Amino acid sequence: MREPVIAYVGIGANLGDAVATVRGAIERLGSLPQSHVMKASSLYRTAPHDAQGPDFVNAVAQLQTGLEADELLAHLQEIEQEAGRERPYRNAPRTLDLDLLLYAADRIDGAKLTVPHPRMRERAFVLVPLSEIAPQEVTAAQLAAVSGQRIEALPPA
Ligand code: PH2
Ligand code: MG
Ligand code: MG
Repeated sequence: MREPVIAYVGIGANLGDAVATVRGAIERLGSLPQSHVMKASSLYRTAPHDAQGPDFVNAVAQLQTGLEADELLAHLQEIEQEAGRERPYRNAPRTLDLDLLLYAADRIDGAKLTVPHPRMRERAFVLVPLSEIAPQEVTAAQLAAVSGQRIEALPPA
């Protein structure tokens, strides 16, 4: 086991009760082995970006984890499956999507996993919640570049 590291997970849903699914996913992340949710962003309602279907609910969680990145990825996929995730086509509406955004300062270029997430800097639905809990990870210029994308914080539970 490596020393625990800080990882960031992007959470998205736009099928079913997306608010409940995203809240439940944050709880589930905290129950992963060797892992704790240190911070969770607000939930945000966001316009589909390069995707079809209803608005999304998005959030970002900061984990401290002793899991290796590939082990964490496998757990994220298991949680997606538990939520009934189906993949009929690329960027199809989904009950739950969990993306590993950052894992320590590691750069990973594998067949199954690329970290930092290659498209995260183009996406307000990632950068806005990430900057809420980890402002040091996002620059003002990056936020300005996605300011045309519709995103609205939801009131706390
Ligand atoms: N996820 C995508 C593609 N487009 N748009 C929003 N608003 N939120 C998402 O989580 C999202 C998306 C691919 O995973
Ligand atoms: Mg995704
Ligand atoms: Mg995904």
